[in-house]
Amino acid sequence: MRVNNFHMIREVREQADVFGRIIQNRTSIATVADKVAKLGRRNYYAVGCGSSYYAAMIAAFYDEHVFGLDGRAVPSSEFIWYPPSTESTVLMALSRSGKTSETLEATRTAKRLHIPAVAITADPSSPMGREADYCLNIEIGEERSVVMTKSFTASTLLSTILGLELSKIQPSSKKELEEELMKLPSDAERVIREVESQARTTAESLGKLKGFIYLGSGASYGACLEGALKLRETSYTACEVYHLPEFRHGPLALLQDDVGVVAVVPEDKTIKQSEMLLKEMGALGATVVPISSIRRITDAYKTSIRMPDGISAHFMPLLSVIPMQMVAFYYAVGRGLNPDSPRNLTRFISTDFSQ
Ligand code: F1P
Repeated sequence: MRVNNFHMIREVREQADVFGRIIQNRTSIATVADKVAKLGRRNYYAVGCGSSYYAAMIAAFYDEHVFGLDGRAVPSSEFIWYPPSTESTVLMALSRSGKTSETLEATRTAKRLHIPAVAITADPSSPMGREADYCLNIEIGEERSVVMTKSFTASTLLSTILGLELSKIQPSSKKELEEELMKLPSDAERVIREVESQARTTAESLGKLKGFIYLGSGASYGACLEGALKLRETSYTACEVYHLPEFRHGPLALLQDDVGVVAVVPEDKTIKQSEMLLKEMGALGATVVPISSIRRITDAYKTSIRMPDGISAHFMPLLSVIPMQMVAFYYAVGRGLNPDSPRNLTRFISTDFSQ
């Protein structure tokens, strides 16, 4: 089958348009934020399963570390089994389908505990969309690939905008972040245009490797979890994910010359340590693939993905998911697999989670 006939790659390329639609629809996000803010609650719990949980993790990172909110993310099942104190919580439930059993049950749990719930989904008419107090549409249109691509970045972006709307940081910092977010559709367009051939070459050169390690910190950690999940889902390849320096504390023993290391290195305070660690890993024989806008870092390795200059520094981790989706796609296609419908996977998991 020709590359362009796969839904996955076409949907990956649609992400700039989806970002544009979400941003155009910002007033509905602001309206929900306004209503939620009036409830006067302080803790924001973001939940989801699989990719939707990783989207929740990235959004919660921005809530806590950039927007000054009390935000955290847990898998939907953990929210059901270990719910938070009810006094001051709002639930943000992320699910492309709005039908995943645990996320639906988390929304029901919130209702029982009088915790207001915001559903973030591609299907507002789904059981979760109807169960929640508020519902926001991620505006992806249809996503035909089983694995989540544009729905992942869309859920992350929408939840992040919601966090910024709720944020009480200095108006000048808020304005700056708003401007960065508004620029994301054009940033994503540049990323899509500039990284695809690099991602393809990377996937081809990684073809002989047996296992992969993905490394990132902060929001990039959530991005790496998603990047690694894409590779596992589409290529059935073993991948592990670590916070950058954590890799030294034991997993370093895994390194040998048939292991690939994909690392997301944004332009922030983690650069020096990331650079040192990648050098150590290269010296131990691993094939290191940095994803970064910093030329010094990408130029130091035979295989790398250079992100465009001038893209949002705060939201580079979200944009870094795009080349990781592309690497997973080309890696799978290169192995003769069909990334649109991986074995054992369904669009959502429906089990009885009510007890
Ligand atoms: C969540 C999810 C996906 C995964 C698979 C099964 O779906 O775990 O992340 O790739 O398709 O479902 P959803 O709750 O976002 O619909």
